[in-house]
Amino acid sequence: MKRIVTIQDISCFGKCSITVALPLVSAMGIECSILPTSILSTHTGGFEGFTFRDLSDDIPKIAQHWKKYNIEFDTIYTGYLGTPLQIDYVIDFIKKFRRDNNLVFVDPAMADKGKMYAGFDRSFPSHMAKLCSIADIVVPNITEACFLTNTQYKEEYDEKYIKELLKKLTDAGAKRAVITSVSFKKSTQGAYFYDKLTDEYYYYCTGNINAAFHGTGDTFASVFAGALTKGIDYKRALKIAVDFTVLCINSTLPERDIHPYGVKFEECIPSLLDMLK
Ligand code: PXL
Repeated sequence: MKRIVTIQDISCFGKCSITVALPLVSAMGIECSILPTSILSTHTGGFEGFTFRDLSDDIPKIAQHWKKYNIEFDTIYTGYLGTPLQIDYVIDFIKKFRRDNNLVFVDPAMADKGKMYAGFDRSFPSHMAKLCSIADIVVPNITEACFLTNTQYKEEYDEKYIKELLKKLTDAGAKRAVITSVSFKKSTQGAYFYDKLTDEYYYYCTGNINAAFHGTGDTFASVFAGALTKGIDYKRALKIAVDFTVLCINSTLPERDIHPYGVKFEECIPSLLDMLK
């Protein structure tokens, strides 16, 4: 059985980070260890006055304990990290647990729609960029890719703009990069992939959905990381992750007013298992 460790926060209410990654990775038949970096009462978007307990000091202690038992991971999957110190600890964790053949998968969850998430200042992306530079694959959205590479954020863009962002992300050190929520025309949206090792680009898109829910980046990242961990090739893994995320959004649309805090991915898990066959 393959094993992923996911390193990100627990948002107790609102579906994102560990409450999305753990059930999806487990459903895909992969063991999922968790390293919670902080505990929040809710995610930081759309809720006022959320609590934040910083668990930074536990990160090196947990790593040291696991190391004593020679615990290994096929994939190290990082998501939302709340402070620069957490990023430094996660970089140390990767140095300890990296092997020749495991995958370091970094989702630099920190911004969307041209803005940083609540609680982050403009210096935060430079810290996240350090983590991205040692990744085998990074999966930012367009806003995050711009902040990571000091590029002007654009609402309207062409293929050249996206390819340049992908190039900058990999020039900075990541071996592969995917930019999510890329839409060149109103009717379609998808993810753009670049592999520096083969100099190959690949865009997979499907019908556009005019709705935004929290945690869809985490749904995409969890399924993409899971599919890659199962040995599925990059193109097919990307298609499965995009298709599943779109299915989750479509399934939640009829209840968008009572469900803006997350998608109903739970009800879509049987379809995910079909996609993996
Ligand atoms: O979905 C990314 C995410 C993860 N964790 C927390 C967040 C967000 C996005 O807003 O606030 C705490």
